Parts: sequence; structure tokens; C-alpha cells
Amino acid sequence: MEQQFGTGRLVLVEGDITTIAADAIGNAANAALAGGGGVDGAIHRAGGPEIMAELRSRHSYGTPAGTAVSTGAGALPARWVIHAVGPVWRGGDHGEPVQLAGAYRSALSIAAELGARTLTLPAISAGAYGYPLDDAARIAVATVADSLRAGAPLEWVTFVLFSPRALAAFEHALLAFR
Ligand code: AR6
Repeated sequence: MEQQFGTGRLVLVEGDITTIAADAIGNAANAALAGGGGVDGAIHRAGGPEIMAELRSRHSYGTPAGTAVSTGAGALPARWVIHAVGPVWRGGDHGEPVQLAGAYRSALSIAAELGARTLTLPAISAGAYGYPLDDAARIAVATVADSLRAGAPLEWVTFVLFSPRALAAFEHALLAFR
């Protein structure tokens, strides 16, 4: 499923984000930028050790929830990885929605600064961090749609969802814009 917002397209696909070529690949990182499981583990495994080496040398203090940093992409089919940090779900009244939107907004604005025209993104916070999938999908889709409508200079932003259930949640969220 896909939809145009401004001059950019928001696309939804099911798959493994490490296998889809884009100028920049979004990662769901932790605030220490220390690597881990889930999509973060997959990205570091597929990209190779130079991504962690760059994080350690350029971003050794990490980056807080709601923000993002970039590195090269090593062996991944991309030029950059944008490591975005979503919130840990703590019930929803600890600033989680603002932080989740911030993670996506930061990822898009860093992609634009780098000159990326195409960006893939995972469902940030919807795995180990426990964000309820439907709420996470709504915020993800609304934030990217808003950024594209506001003129973010990206040709397409593709959410790469790791399960049929995640894809369905994002499709449902995107349908609200029709
Ligand atoms: N491609 C696309 N999506 C994936 C992939 C993949 N290869 N692998 C998993 N997902 P998570 P979080 C989905 O846990 O909730 C890590 O340890 C997954 O099914 O990766 O933001 C970090 O280091 C889920 O829908 O990220 C942090 O410590 C989504 O990606 C912490 O987990 C996000 O799940 C971050 O937790």
C-alpha cells in the first residue's frame, strides 16, 4: 500500500529491512547506541563492525529517546544508517507519543540533511520496547505523512514491517488518511 503526501510517497511493505536498498536505512536503536537484538541486531550483523566502530567514535555518549544520529551503512545496500531511538513503553503517560514522533521526525530531518532521497524505516519501539502496535503505527504514519506534507525532500519513505500483523496495523493507520 502507498500514498502520496506532498512530493513524497509513503510506502508500506512487509520484509526484512536489511535486504531493501535505499539511500538511508532507519534503525530502532537504544539510547546508548550499544547495539542489541531485533532490527538493531539485524542491521549490525548485516552491515558489519564498521557501523558500531563509527557509533563508538562519533557518538560515544549515545542519544536520547526521541532523537537520532547517522553513520555509514557498511555492507548494507544503503549509504547511511539512521539510528533512531524510540521510547520504552511505560503506560503511555510518560511522554512516549512525543518521543516516538520525535524519533521519526529526527530520522527524516537527518535523512534530508544528508541528501538522501529514499529512506526505509522499521516500526520503532513496537518490539522489545513494548509500544502497543496500533498506537505505534498511528504515530509512525501520521508523523511521516506530516513531514512529507511539510516539504521533507524525500521521494519515498518506506516502512518495512516484519510481520503480517505489523503490516496490517500500518495499513489500517494509513487508511485513515484516505
Ligand atoms: N526488519 C524489519 N523490522 C524488523 C526486523 C528486520 N530485520 N527485525 C525486527 N523487526 P525492536 P524497539 C521489527 O525490538 O522495540 C534492540 O535490542 C520488530 O518485529 O527491533 O524499538 C535495540 O538495541 C518490531 O516490529 O525495536 C533496543 O535496545 C520492530 O522491528 C531495543 O531493541 C521494532 O522492534 C529497541 O526496541
